[in-house]
Amino acid sequence: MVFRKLPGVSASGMGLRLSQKFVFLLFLSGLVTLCFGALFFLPDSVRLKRIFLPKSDNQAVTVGSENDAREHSKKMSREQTAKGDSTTKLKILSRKQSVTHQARTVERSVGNKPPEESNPPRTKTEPGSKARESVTRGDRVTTSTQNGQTKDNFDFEKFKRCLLKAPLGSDNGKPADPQTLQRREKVKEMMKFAWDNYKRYAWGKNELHPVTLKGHIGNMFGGLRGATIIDSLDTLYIMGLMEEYEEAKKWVETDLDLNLNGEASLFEVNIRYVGGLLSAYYLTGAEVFKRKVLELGEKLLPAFNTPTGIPRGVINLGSWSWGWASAGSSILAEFGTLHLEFVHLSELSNNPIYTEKVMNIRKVLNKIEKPHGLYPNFLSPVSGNWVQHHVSIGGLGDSFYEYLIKSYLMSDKTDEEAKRMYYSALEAIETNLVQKSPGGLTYLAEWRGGILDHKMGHLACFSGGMVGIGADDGPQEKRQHYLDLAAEITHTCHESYTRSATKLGPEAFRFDAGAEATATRLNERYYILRPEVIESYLYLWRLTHDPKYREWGWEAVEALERHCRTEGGFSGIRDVYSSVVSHDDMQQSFFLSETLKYLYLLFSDDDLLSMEDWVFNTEAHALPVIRKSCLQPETGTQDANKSTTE
Ligand code: DMJ
Repeated sequence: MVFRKLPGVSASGMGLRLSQKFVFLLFLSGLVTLCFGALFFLPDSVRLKRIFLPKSDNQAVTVGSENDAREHSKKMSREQTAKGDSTTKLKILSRKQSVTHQARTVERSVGNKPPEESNPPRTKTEPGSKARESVTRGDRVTTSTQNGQTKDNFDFEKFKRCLLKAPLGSDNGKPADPQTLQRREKVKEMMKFAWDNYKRYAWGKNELHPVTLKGHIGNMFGGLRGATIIDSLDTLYIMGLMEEYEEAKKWVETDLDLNLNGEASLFEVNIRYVGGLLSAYYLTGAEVFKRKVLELGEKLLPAFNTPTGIPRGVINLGSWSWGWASAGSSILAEFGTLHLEFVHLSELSNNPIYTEKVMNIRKVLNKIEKPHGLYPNFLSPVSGNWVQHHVSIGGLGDSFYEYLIKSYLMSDKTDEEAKRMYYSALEAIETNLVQKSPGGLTYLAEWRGGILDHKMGHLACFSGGMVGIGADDGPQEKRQHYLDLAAEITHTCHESYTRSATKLGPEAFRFDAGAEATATRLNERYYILRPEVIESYLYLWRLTHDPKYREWGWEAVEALERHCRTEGGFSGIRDVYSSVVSHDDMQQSFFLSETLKYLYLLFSDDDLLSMEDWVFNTEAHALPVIRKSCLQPETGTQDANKSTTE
């Protein structure tokens, strides 16, 4: 009976012949091979390779463990986990794994460096104006980008003629007042110290561990290296640290590898690498920066392949076909902080695609309904809907607003849409978020579905400067009001510094339960060399020339020297309220690109990177105002010919 034979589970028990067994096994093994092979063709193949390949073969991967990205993704993770977003949960797991693995990989590679990475360069260049002159002669060349298309014919000489002032001013911004000059020299010395230590202990890595004296790679840049080098280029150049600038440029020429396959934060790569290279190109005319930035720009385009065109936060630098299905929410401050750089990528490449991508982001944002006129921080790149209603002018939202007003200014005040979006957002912010504390301090609260969180992040302190630079183009009757608001916010942020033992400000400060501009939670007491408060001092100084801003900047210099300077560079500190400092052992690259640059400019004359000609991207990289009418050959009449660098 058939039933009597059934209990057997072996093939022989089922009564198969040898040839049948062979065919069956062949079929089975074919199936297994097929499934295994197919895994490598799935869109998310990098993650799978992480599982199957030995660890040493992996690139530095994933975003979200550092600085703002850490802040951003941690919050997003927490919030989306609460919402039960399974995609995000998977991402959190993979981040954790890769961070640990990353640390191990870094340690290994430090001990095992290829010679060009481990040895700082020994270039010798004449310091000062001569060297600077030699690098400002940008040739008109046709750049061949990675996919072989030749694109640009950007006329650098014409661009320089369209500037109203020489980029470095009439005398490199040298202030007449001896005390200010001395202070400026001090900041320059700090930059040199930070750079020399990076060069000595971390050359080619992304950042420096100034206490343990080694390099840090991190997981934000998809395997890209040299973040500190790229972030420092324009700062070194404007400070006249020409030998150091030449070392940095040489590294870009010979060692900046863009052929990578790792997952990177689109936002971080854009503000640091794209912004840094663009700025270096516009200041110096050196073709290598343009070539590199156009090559990198192309690699960022696949991020926009989503149903809405809102880019994902994470991009694989080596893949052109990454599926959008794996995307979680996109963050306002990330997809909203591309405009300045992408418009310049179009300028340089003569390819409108970059501008089209960022204009589409605007289109989506304009179409969608905004609660009380506010822009929530999370948006689905698939549906184009807000994911939740958390609004913040600090982390997660910040630079989106900054880029609206700066897009207007950078367009030579022609981008009316950006202007309209900025001023209506500002109005909503004033109505819903601007608060006055019992002690009379003006601050920007956060908004959670209509409920205010009376907390202001250090990151939100950039808004003093932002409201300031936008004051003059607002409605006539509001101009003075905006300038006052900018000054009040900056005053509050200064208070957050003066109320600490170290005279440095905490990561977040509160205005509840009796607190006034002080951190109330242990995990908000750190300072990681951030620039935002000093950034606002600079803008308010340039707008008002009130000497208090230079004094406040100097207080910050003294505090940085006293508490953050270590033998091997500058380090963040764990608790601004304790005068016995504990260093976090990290010299952030934005300390060199932003904090020290803003301080240097604060103690310089206003014609060094004049605000008439330049806007700073959110990493303080200088991008020029685009004067279309002047740049176009047929209408080029604005031949000021004022550049001293010619
Ligand atoms: C920088 O990387 C940028 O300014 C970014 O927009 C937010 N903050 C960090 C420095 O604090």
